[in-house]
Amino acid sequence: MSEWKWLRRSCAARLIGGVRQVFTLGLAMALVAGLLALLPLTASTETDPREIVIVAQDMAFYLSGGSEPNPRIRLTAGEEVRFNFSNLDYGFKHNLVIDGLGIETAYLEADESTIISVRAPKQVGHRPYICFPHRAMMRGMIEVVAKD
Ligand SMILES: [Cu+2]
Repeated sequence: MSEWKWLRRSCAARLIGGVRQVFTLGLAMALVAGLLALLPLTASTETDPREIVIVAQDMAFYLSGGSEPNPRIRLTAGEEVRFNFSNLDYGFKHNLVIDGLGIETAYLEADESTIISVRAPKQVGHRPYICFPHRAMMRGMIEVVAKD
């Protein structure tokens, strides 16, 4: 290859490389700008209902990260909450029933989950929660406490 051809080819390669770099940088900047634009949305989650993550495992209910089976779950009267219920028990179907709150989920297979948004009753007191087919073992208490 002549020196001239080589020079031209090398320049072209450099030019393409440069364009590619600018393009990548632009893409990265657009991505960052997009994420920054989303920030106010994630910041507004303060006003979203409190999420209570409940998992069914080893034939009991657990709060996410908790070790106490069938724990007492405290709600504030009138509070809006979002139950995120999932089944991690392989080979068993579970559901979540909270009579006093009008909640009855479908039977979940292992690795399935469901989200139920509900407003806690204004009246303080206790409402049992169960898994219907395993209610002898899987039962706990929702405690609605007064707002202070
Ligand atoms: Cu069950």
